[in-house]
Amino acid sequence: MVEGRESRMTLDRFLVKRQRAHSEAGGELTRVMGQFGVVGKIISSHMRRAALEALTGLTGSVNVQHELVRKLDEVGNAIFVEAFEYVDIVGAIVSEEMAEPLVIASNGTSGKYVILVDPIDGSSNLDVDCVVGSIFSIRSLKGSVEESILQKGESQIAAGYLMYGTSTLLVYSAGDGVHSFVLDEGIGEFVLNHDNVRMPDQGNTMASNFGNYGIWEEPARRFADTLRKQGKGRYSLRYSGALVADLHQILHKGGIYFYPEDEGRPKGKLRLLYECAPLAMIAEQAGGGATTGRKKVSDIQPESVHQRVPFAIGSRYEIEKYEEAHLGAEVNG
Ligand code: AFP
Repeated sequence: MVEGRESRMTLDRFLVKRQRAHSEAGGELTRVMGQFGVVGKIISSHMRRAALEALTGLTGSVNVQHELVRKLDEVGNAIFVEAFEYVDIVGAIVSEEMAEPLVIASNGTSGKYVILVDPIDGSSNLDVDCVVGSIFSIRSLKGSVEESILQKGESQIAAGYLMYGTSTLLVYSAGDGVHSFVLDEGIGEFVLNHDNVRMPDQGNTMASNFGNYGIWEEPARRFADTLRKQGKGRYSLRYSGALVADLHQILHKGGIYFYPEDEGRPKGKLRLLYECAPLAMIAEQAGGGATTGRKKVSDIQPESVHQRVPFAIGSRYEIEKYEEAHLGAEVNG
């Protein structure tokens, strides 16, 4: 170590240090997590240049979610596929932008993992240069690819997100706490900025699309009313259009994000496997929680790759209140 200079804990160094702490670890997870760092750097550089290189706007095609595909959705998806298709321990890739899982034939059965990604979360923010993110989940490849994909969230090996905002962040958990890294563009490395992040037990922010209030299921309306009334100004509304950005705020300040079922979407909007379950792991590892209102998200047995669920995530106090509202109990402040 250079005399007198604080040694930087880069992502690679942090991963190797964690690996050495587990004698049984063979280094595979270190390699896969390292690739998410590579993806973060590449997507971040595209984001910084998107408005300059006409990378904003639509492609003209529609994805499996029946959503209009933006150029950066496609670029983001291609960057994830490119980063993992040559990694021999990854057997398949699931993405919000791909109707079917991409089975990496060359890795066939030697693959140890399946990765699931939302390449660009909050893509409707792209055209106005606001914060977006990427969400990822790593699961073990056990049995068929489909069986490996449709595992409960509690069996995730690791999960996390990248956030492309004022700085680029990578936040992940491998079941041993939540760790946050910031991209130092000067050296081109992710450097540890928060270790073992803890979410406050109660917060002061609420994140939800209140524009849908009138069509929300009744328990969600009741929850929001009670929190606002009894909070007496305690809660500020912070809704960015990108779940990753809203959760990142809640991770540090506490509070709740919720996207309930509504008249038009009886199953909610958000996707279980590559949006809700990965972020649920982060919240739980940081001392918070994630629920549909009636069930812990990490306990849900998935039925299909692009399945949607009603979703609430955040601090212990607000999640308890959200579940109380769904169990028909009076929500007491
Ligand atoms: P996109 O990635 O399709 O923009 O959706 C973003 C998202 O899944 C989540 O990140 C946002 O919180 C939520 O949907 C925004 O949905 P509304 O536009 O309906 O509020």
